Amino acid sequence: MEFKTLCVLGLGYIGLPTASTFATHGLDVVGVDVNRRIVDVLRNGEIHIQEPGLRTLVQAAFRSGRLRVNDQPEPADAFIVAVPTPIAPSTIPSPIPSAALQGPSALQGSSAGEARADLSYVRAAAESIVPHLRRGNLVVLESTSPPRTTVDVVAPILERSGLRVGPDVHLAYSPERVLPGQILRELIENARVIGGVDTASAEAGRDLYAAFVKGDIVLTDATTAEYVKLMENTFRDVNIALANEFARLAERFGVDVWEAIELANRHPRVSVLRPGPGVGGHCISVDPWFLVEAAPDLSPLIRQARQVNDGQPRWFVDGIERALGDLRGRAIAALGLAYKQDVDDLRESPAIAVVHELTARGARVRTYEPNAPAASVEGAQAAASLEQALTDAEAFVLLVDHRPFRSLQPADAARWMTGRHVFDARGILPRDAWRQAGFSVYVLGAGGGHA
Ligand code: SAJ
Repeated sequence: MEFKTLCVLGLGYIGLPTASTFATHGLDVVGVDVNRRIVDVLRNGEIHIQEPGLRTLVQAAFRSGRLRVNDQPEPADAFIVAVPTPIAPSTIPSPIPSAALQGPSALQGSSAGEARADLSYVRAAAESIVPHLRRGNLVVLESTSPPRTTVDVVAPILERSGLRVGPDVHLAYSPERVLPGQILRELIENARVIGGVDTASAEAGRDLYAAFVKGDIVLTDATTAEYVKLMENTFRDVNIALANEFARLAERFGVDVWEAIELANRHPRVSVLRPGPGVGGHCISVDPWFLVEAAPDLSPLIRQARQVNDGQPRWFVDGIERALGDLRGRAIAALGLAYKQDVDDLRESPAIAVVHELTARGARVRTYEPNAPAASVEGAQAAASLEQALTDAEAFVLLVDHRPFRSLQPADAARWMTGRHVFDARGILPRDAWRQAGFSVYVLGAGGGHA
């Protein structure tokens, strides 16, 4: 099949790069977002999210004359739905104030295992397509969704048009797999799984994405494609939970987990991931719940892994408290708020959960996020620079392995700070250099005692 026009619903981290890439590869694309502010920002030549290379790509797409943005869908040959599927907030009892956490978040530190996927955006997007559907159209769902969403939820909505899914309209599920920070490259190079409700739908999906995908395009059925996506992120979550549990055990045994992992990973069939302050982002910390929700009786390991990762901020702060004593009134700088290195995304960030945990125990916390300097956390003060964050601090906690933090010099920190305590949740600081500069250094998973 040949596709000339495309309508992409949802202009977030996935939809915007996807719409722009199709436009720069010759399709006439309308990008749709129900958020009028996002449409206005894009029409003014700006972008509302940070991702390396995205601004240039979006500008090139607009310049080509093939990308437009609107707040409602239009008729097209194909429709891609790339809207969020968050966790339903009402089902998540959380001890953490949610004010500073964006989106339906706050699973951090929660012992809840009953989170549910909120499919309202997917439903609304599918409903908004219905009046525009024509015979021969293709609809692709990209949003991460619980198994069977495409066939049980999306297909019946599309059939309200009077057209039949299968004979009249093609419907497929294709998971996005791009890594924030490398979205533009991975969008093109990664292998893409396309699951159709029937063979013709999968083949239509292949014909669409072949416009730019250089990786293999592999066809399957829609439910398998949904399940594959959930397996991928769950695999990662469970393995990070294992690394985090290894960190806890290592401290108990007086072992440096970072050295131990390096040695274990010399085994040809072992590849332990990195421990840290927890798992964030809108994918890995959320998606495993979709499986737990769908089959709680069959997923105790997945649930347990989620709980280990969600408990990690509290465990890390326990270590800080053991080293510093009572945290009330203590001046602590928190370096990094994003959910991982070199991004500006704060969603589900374990760094924010650590800050909440520190302020809840009475610490006076000053935060600094170089990729989103205006970001603030309720109960803490936001600093505009590294120097401002560290000035007069007694201790700092390194929460995200952002590039600028790697080059932080102990001599500078010593000049700005009043105290000499470092807590490294990412295992990246050169401990010897910091110790030589007179700092006590606590590294997550290594404790304070190892040089
Ligand atoms: N993390 C660790 N230790 C590690 C690796 C990661 O603590 O060894 C933490 C990070 O700091 C972060 C979280 O896990 O808080 C997730 O980061 P990530 O880089 O592993 O993944 P995401 O969430 O940015 O992107 C993932 C990717 N999925 C997989 O790698 C299986 C990406 O390919 C998906 O497209 C994306 O989720 C998504 O949208 O689903």
